[in-house]
Amino acid sequence: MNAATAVTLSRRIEDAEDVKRLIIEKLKYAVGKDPEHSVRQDWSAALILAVRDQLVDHWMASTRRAYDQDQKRVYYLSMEFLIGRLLKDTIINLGLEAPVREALTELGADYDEILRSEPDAALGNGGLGRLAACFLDSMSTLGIPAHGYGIRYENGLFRQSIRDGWQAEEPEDWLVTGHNWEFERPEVVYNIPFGGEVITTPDGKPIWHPAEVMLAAAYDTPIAGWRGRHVNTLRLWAGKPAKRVDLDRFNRGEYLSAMEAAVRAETVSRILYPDDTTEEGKNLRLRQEFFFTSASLQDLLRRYLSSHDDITKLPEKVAIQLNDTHPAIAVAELMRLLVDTHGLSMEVAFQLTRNTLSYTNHTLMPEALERWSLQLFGSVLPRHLDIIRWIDEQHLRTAAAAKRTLDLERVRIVDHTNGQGVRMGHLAFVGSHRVNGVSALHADLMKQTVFHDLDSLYPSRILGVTNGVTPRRWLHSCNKPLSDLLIETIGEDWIGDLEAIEAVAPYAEDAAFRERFRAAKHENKCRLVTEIQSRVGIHVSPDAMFDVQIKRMHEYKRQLLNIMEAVAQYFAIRNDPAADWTPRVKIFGGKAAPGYEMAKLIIKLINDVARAVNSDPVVGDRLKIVFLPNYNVSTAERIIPAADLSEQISTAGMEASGTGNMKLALNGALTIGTLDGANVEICDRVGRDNIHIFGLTAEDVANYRVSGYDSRAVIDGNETLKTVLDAIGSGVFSPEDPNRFRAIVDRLSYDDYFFVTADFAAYLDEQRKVDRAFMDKEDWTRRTILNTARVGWFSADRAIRDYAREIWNVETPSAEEINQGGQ
Ligand code: Z16
Repeated sequence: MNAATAVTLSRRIEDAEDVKRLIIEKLKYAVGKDPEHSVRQDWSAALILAVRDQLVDHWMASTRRAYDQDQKRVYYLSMEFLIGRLLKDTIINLGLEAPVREALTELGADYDEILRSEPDAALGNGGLGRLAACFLDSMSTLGIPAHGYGIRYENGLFRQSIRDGWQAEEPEDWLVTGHNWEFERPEVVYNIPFGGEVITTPDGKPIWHPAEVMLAAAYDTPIAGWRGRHVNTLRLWAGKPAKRVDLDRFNRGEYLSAMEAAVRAETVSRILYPDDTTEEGKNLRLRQEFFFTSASLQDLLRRYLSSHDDITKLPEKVAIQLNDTHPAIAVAELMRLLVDTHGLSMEVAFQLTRNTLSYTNHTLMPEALERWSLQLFGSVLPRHLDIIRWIDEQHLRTAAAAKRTLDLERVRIVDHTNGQGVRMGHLAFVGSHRVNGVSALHADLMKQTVFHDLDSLYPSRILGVTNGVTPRRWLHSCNKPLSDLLIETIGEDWIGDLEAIEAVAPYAEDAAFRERFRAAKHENKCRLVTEIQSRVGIHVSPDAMFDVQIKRMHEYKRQLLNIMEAVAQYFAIRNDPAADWTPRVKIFGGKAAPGYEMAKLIIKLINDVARAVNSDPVVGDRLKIVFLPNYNVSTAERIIPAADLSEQISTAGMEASGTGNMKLALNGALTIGTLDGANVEICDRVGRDNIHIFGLTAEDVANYRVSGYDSRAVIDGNETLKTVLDAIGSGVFSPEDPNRFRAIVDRLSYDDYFFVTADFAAYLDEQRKVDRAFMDKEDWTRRTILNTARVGWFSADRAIRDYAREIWNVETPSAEEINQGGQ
């Protein structure tokens, strides 16, 4: 220890007085404002900086412990981290809520308003990005030394507004107010080469002469888990030019072109691609993927070599997880670094690469499986194309030697048939020692479909690790009424060990507890009622059933089925207003990819139906339809605690897992859903009586895909369905433009790829059962309590333990071990 580290500095918070002192200090000396003249933004910045200080000692202790004990490290490479806001969760994790609240009140600032003013970091599209964020929380909670690596997008996922019922997109500029959590690391920069050509030297050594080189610059955000003892790092890369201006050009007076390279470099981290499940194959996207993967691998190799000298032991100390194929270029880039920079043979480098990498697949949809044209790939990454061809040759030899008869063309990484391209899923599979699906069903389907041949070549490489969600954000922090009740009833063990929540199950039989469980839900619903009123001007009753579908807009998720059921119900109510209707509020939230016309049209349909239904005096409170704009992590935190019914109605076999399904069940909503993704496992755990399952199974769907499915016949055989489609198609909800929804009706009539018509009748039947079930308040509450009690297994902590044991081969330290390193 040198003199500097021996100096003790303490900014620890013990009470509200400490918080006040620290906030004022930050206001003055970091923000540069006098408390008298501080606005909300300033208070927010000061509070974040004060809280961030609380993490630093634990953060450094965590790093020191990893070095001292030479622990194996996990690197989670993800193009997306959908972290949302950090302030509230960090304060709660550190146990500082009471003193912070008190201090701010005394300072005359509004705590809740400050929390709401923090920008929602939307560096992701949906489930995949949010999973990465939950996993960071869990890796810190479990004390696993880990880094998240991603891109510091200047513009995250677009902001959605609804204009005249249509989605409009506006840029998201979360960084303009400054990201006070992060530490810029100006000293951590890496060269990122692109383009050019590979020249072979006389002695046969390939040398890559890139056409351009840019820089990746590191920005670190500390990530604390529950109780804040272990703190990991989220390191995001920003693109920087190797030189700001081209001086030669500048001196020749070519001012704009002198900046060209600089602009190109900064463009790489400018924007998040907003497509959740279709891949565009664009040059910039490939550059983004290589940019952050290369920077991350260079960084982790440097870290490894700073305390180890034998690079062949890399897999003993490093585990790299590829979150989807987006960082799959890691297979070739790690090879390149090991061979070209560190002098290993291709054979040894490949062994090390495979033993270090593992890959998570998140979808089976063919349009989402990345594939690059050879032309584009070769022009951006010529050296990598050579390496991939080499890997493919080895792989082909294995395949040819296998006893099974295989279509060799189909297992190749480089597709030589008509399409011609690099199959990134194949590359990730061949270059990894483990490949996982995100639910049991999804892992099964991987073996049966897209990875069937690869699975037979490399048996037992595929496994399922069912997704999970962090109970800190998705129950304890977002649902205070329920969290308080749970803590009072069964203690707080569940926050750090969600399976302990099972202890609340017996209380399902306790009428007094049920009353309090309902009261918590009611409180959350009242809060959402206020928000709905103020944001979209619709009055809804908190006594109605809150029926919620919140997720990206996609045909396979079938928001269309949901709104069609609403139309059917609307007509039924109009026909017989006096019948005993169960009042419902249908709440939708979700963004459509800007280029996805059908998804955008479905948003318009929802809003057009909502307009008709909500303004119909005959309907009243029996049915209301709400589309909440700009669905994101923060709105999810307010909708989920208020939900009674969770819509998980994807075409069976198409939703890899789902994670909203877990969050909603945990917060005491019942699920209406298909046997898809993790719904299957949720059903197993909550029990068949406590969930509403309907519709085709994945097997049924697969059979129909082979035998053919005639939606026309189904429509003709179902009066209600026919009425609904006729109404939508003839302009009942769009009198100003009667043909507006023709495309939707045509699609369902002639090419119902997502089996909306096939599941329509079963869905309506099940919804009516839900109606009846909701009317029996006591039994409904009993079942919701059992949902909360029985979904503890879907904790991200459990998922991370599974990864640690079955994929990464890292230890999860005990609580005592985590504490020893801290202070
Ligand atoms: C995404 O969010 C998912 C898959 C994908 O290919 C791309 C994106 Cl951006 C989702 C799955 O659709 C969902 O089922 C799953 O729960 C989630 O990834 C996390 O695994």
